[in-house]
Amino acid sequence: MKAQSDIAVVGLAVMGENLILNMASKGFTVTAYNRSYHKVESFLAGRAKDKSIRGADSIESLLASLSSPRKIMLMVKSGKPVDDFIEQLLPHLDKGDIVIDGGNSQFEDSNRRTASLGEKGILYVGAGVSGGEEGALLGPSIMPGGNPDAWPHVKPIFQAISAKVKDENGELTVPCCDWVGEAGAGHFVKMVHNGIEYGDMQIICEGYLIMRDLLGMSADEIQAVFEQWKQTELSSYLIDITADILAYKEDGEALVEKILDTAGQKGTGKWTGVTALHLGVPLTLIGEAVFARCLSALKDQRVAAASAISGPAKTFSGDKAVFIEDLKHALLGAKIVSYAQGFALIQEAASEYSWKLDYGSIAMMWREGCIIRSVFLDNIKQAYDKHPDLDNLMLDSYFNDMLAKSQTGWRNVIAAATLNGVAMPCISAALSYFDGYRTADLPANLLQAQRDYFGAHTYERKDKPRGEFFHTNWTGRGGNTSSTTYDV
Ligand code: NBP
Repeated sequence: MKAQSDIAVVGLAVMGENLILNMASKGFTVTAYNRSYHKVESFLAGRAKDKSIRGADSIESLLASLSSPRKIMLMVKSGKPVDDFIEQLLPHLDKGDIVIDGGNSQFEDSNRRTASLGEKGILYVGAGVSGGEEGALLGPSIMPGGNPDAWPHVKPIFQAISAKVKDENGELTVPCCDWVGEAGAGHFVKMVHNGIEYGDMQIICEGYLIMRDLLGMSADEIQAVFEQWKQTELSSYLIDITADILAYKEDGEALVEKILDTAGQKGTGKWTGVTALHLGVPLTLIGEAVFARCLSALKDQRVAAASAISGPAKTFSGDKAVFIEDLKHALLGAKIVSYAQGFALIQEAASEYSWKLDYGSIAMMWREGCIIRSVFLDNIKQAYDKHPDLDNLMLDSYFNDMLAKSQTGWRNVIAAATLNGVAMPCISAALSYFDGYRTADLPANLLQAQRDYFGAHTYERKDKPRGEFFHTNWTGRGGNTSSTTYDV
């Protein structure tokens, strides 16, 4: 153990403990600190025993244990606990010290903290960490942003402990961690990661539902489909665990069928949706995934409505194997849309907050270690490497081709779901976005006419240059005065 620690980690819950063990396993000396000191003692006596980990029982001893510049990583509950702890640290910090928040903080908080600590000469890093308990211990995906002056000091530790992707020689050397960008950019990217996670999970659940309720398949039969999909472009961690879950038996029966169908959520999907609304980015798939969880929570109402409100009888008379192939295409099409929307949101944030982001590098940070890891991310990286300013992922030739191949099956599935009354909110919202995005002439002309009719909001004309605004006295009763607000 070195005389002075390379870094301190504050917060000995599931993430903090495992990150410390990961750091120690990579040769770093770590100081462990927790608000409730007894957790430090039991950690040192247990999992941290005989490792390059020392404990601290006060903020003073924590800071005294660190080599310069001092790096203090918070792995505490996000929100007020982070601000409270920074307040406690501040009187003891020197210029150039580095405070890292590795929790699930909101990116606006990281914007604020980067600025306020920066005024005091303290370097702030807001780092999204994904991968849960196992990832933290064995290699998470880490998305750091904040004050770029901190990065050279933090980089060796973060890149050593992060998950790795194979390089061109097949060696696991490429870290799933790189500098994301200024201020809250790291936490923004982590937030979108979590939103995409909501979408990926819901898409899979919709595939399961239609196989169960329309095709009448058992958990074992559905499991076999997911097992096959592991070998396709859909291959991902979430497809893998779905296959495992469907295979899991309790008393000889699939446990999944005994689990109550009400989904919980911790809020990061909602933040992604709310942020998309603020920034005016159509993020329909993730929005629907959040609302699907909200709808699932209305269990009692749904049970009552199931007998009170009728719908079509579910009948399937086609070829199951063909339908399952169509379903694979539906999942693929929806997944492409979800990532296209997620990256569009990140691109809009980059423009709004003046962050310089490397989208291919973001795809690589999600390639391993995190919940949305999948082979698909390699193609996203290639797309942005070819065209760093790509407006929308669907325009990349690889994804465009894949959408062309997928859309017939995708439409067949949505048609069957609609005719048979099977709810597929994400996969159908994705198809609507896909069709809307590729429609040169949307009905917003009529919408603008409606706005002008009732609110004199004005409109632009197809036969006039952009930027010229017109108002019509539609009824002959209104005046010619138009509203000054025109938002596109
Ligand atoms: P929790 O989110 O459960 O937080 C527990 C830790 O926060 C304990 O060490 C607790 O200290 C400390 N804490 C609290 Br609560 N209030 C505090 C305060 N005012 N001052 C100082 N410490 C305080 O732990 P976690 O699940 O390990 O997650 C840590 C962070 O990482 C969170 O932001 C979480 O959202 C994020 N994250 C979690 C996961 C996951 O899978 N769990 C994955 C990715 C990211 P105490 O022992 O004294 O109560």
